[in-house]
Amino acid sequence: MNPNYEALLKGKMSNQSYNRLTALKNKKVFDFVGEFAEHCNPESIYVADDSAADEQYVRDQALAKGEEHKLNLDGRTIHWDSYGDQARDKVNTRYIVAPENMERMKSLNAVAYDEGYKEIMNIAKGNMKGKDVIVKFFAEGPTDSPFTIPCVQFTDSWYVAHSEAILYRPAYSHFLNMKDEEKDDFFRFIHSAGELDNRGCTVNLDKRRIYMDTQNNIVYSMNDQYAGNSIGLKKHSMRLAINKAGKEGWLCEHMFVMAVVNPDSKRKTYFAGAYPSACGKTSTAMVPGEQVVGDDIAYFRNINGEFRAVNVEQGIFGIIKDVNADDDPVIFENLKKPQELIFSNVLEGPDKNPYWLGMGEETPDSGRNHHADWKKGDKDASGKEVGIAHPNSRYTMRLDYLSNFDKEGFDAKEGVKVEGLLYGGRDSDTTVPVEESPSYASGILLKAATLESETTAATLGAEGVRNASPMANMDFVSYPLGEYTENNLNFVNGMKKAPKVFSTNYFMLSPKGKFMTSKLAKKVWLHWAEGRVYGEYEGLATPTGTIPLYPDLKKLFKKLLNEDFSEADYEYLFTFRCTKWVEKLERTKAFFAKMDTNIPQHIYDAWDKAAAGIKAAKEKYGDEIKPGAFKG
Ligand code: SPV
Ligand code: MN
Repeated sequence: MNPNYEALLKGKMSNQSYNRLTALKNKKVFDFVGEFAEHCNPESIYVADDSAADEQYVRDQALAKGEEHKLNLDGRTIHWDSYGDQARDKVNTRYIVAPENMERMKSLNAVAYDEGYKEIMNIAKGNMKGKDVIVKFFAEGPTDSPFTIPCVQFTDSWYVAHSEAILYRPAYSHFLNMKDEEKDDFFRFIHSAGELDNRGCTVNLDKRRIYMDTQNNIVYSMNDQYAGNSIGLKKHSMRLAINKAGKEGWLCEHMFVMAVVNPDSKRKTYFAGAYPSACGKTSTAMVPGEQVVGDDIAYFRNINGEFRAVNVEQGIFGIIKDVNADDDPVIFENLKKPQELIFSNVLEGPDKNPYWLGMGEETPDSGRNHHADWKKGDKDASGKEVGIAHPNSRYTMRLDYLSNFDKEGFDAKEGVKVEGLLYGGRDSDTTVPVEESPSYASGILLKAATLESETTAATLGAEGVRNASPMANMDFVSYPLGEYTENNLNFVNGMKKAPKVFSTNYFMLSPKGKFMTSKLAKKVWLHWAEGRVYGEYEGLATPTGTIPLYPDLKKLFKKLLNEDFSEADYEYLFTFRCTKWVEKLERTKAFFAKMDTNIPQHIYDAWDKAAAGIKAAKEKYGDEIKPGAFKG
């Protein structure tokens, strides 16, 4: 322990906090806290343990400091981020990298280490003046497990600490029990919301910076509160973990983990799924009748030759827009209960109830929201009308509130065995609703790497633009895309069995521009995939994989949803569209080449081979191939 920090820390801490810190006998933790106590100069520092009393203290402080406000049911609070801090700041989120790594990191928003470090430390200097800081310990994944990544968060935001207490497993005890040889290996997060206004919102957004150092596993986040910018354990940790996984040969993916439950045998089969935003990720993880382990971030490891997964988190930081009694009944019902929930960037009505977009209820014409005191028709400084809530407004909730929570899978120290991976994009005219890859490698290259999300009328800008989103993970991939793809491919080497890989697409439009199945059709695609894991359905081989037979889907629609599924719809939805597919492969190649000049040649070769196969099929059957053609 650096003795220079002793007097400083004793001056800013109670005896209890100081004793908790030193009880860890961890030089790296002590020096981290000491360094930022000195540099950021907070008024006081509280070191929290895992006790219920400390959890309550954090909740109370978030209210006392004005970062959260009580709503009308016990436990529910509301928090607002600054009007300009409503989503992740991609421009100011950067990697600070050693000079020798600058070239390979150049497409990933990298800045030279010395320059970036100097800038962030300048911003951090004295940034916590007059504020009370909390130091809190958490784990990514279960504690005492092969997956565990211990983390320490130093923050002056009690909303951030509170959110983390809901979202992550506590780990003060884990730090206390670390063996000497483990004491160096954990992630560190330093965060400051900086100066706050009278609504408890960050003022100095021009000095918002999120700088990540994957060499030393530390992230600096300054002058922000939106959870995707501020919470160390969420997307910052994810970027560090992706990098660490790349070096160590495991995977950290932007994926849900869920169990499909067979209605007859009750067998539980685990799937993990990656979907770019607005492509149905949460609604797939929450399909009624199935069970959820996690909705956002998964770690995968090879454990005794098996592909196993844990949910990194224990809560959900979910988009609240369109959560209503019909579309999301389980979550909706929970948001209405008197229990610990943080609503962010929604409207607090005069009745102290929270209101949001698409909630399916009448909403008031005035209240307080992410803009300020609000009434219908109010405009912001740029003249844009302010809605009742921000489209990216959120709820923060523990997973164990949910009736479909798979506690057994969630608690498994060795994770759950994953039998299937799902990659779900959004396109109106190319890919079929569900298709199984002929192999794991083909799944990674043709299903995961080619994922795209198409813009809709609901997003700004032109409609129908396809954004590449390999593995739905591009915002967080923290080393070159080619190496990351290789790591995905190699991960299954030496395993007894690789999971099956499926693509899904819920967004194919009819010639009249309409969706052709109900929102719950995804349940049918999931159960078809589940059956395939056990070899229960026959399929038809297309140039990119295996699609279902009509009679199987007809039965599944009837049995699971009591819906009729016509053969004409089947034929349209499962038509193989050759030119569209070749164009998709060309876009994927161009995107990979843009992101990384060192993509291994065998990856391009695999795409070229697939394109050649598609062109051969086109020669034989024509450009749009109905499923029946694949029968022979
Ligand atoms: C996402 O955008 O993928 C989220 C929310 O899960 S955020 O915390 O902003 O990353
Ligand atoms: Mn996410």
